[in-house]
Amino acid sequence: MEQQKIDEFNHQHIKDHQRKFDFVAEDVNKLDDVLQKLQAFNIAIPSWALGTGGTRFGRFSGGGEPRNLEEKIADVGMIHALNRSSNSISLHIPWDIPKNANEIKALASGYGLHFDAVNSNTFQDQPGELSYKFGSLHHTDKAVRDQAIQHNIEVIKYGVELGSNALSVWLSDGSNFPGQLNFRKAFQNTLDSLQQIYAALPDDWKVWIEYKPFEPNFYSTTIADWGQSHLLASKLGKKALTLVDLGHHLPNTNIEQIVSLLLMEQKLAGFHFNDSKYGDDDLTVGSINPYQLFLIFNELVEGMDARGLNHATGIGWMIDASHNVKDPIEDLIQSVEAIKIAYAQALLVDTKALVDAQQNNDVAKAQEILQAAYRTDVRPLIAEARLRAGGALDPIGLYRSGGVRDSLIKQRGAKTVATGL
Ligand SMILES: [Mn+2]
Repeated sequence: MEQQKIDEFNHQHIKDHQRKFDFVAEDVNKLDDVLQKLQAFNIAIPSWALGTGGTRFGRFSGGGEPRNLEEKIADVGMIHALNRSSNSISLHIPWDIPKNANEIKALASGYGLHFDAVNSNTFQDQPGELSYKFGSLHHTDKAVRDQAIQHNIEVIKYGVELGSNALSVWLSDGSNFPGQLNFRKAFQNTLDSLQQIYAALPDDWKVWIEYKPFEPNFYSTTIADWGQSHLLASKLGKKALTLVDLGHHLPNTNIEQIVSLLLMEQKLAGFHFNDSKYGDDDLTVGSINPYQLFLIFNELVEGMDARGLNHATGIGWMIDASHNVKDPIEDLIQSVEAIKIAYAQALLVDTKALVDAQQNNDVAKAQEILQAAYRTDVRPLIAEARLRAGGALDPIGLYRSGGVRDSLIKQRGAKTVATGL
């Protein structure tokens, strides 16, 4: 996506944008500060989200899917050129093994991208290796545990070559039936395995421990909730933190409260953004419950300010979703927009007034303050921040009018399938 095309597009839409921006900007305190924070805020794109997926049933390719890591990087580069808010990519090993790290790094930096956390995979078997059918780091057989540990150490090595600084671990380890597993032994094996992985972390690295209540196992999961993740992270040490994936909670869990306390304890690694209607974890963030997303960001902004953390870099921000029925690039643009909307709304909360209302137990006032921010249409603020950074006023609008998907199909073919779930 050439800058000239973006500039031409913006020129056509600037008058309409200016009118909407002026209307909302008039009531925003510290407008420049808000716009600068919005400009600095980037969300990592996972390498597995560029193709269709997220289903255990049929997968329906939309055509023009990236056929290799280089093409995935090109797609993220396209998203970043349009929204100026997606300046990193998170790789999944072994789906996206970089064959030549220097070439891959140079390719990415040509698009203004760097590498976010690297993700290990011990939830699928690899040819010629021991099976993870009954788990990986918690396995009853030491040989399987050792193989899974070695895999994680190898993923760290790939990450070091790419300039990444975090290993993200999600385990499918669990049990499907009562009696299958000794919970205590499973936990202790997991801890012991993670300790060996932890020992291989470079000094400036972190390990992020993700939790999920169920699926693929339906009776127990060895790291099922934030308590179990936090217990492991505490025992491991300072470099181990808890990763919150929004879709990895039972319905109606108060995620914002979890986030608030993890942040207080300096144990919040960051986020995997998505949304969920029932028990799934693959719907577009903000598509089902944007109010919850706002409440989470409200806790994040308040908690990060309390600790003096930089919002953009203080913790990890990543999308983790995959879709069967949408153009993946359009979905990722929507995801980033939804996250930035929630963030912008949280920046508009009248913090001082909220503190007063809380102190005086003025419950109705506290609700009014939060909802006044939530009900503000902040989209023109985000568009303005994007415009100032060189992005498109309407990224999906330009993606569509520019016929990007059609040209990707012409270039890559209609039947291509990207690696991923
Ligand atoms: Mn996740």
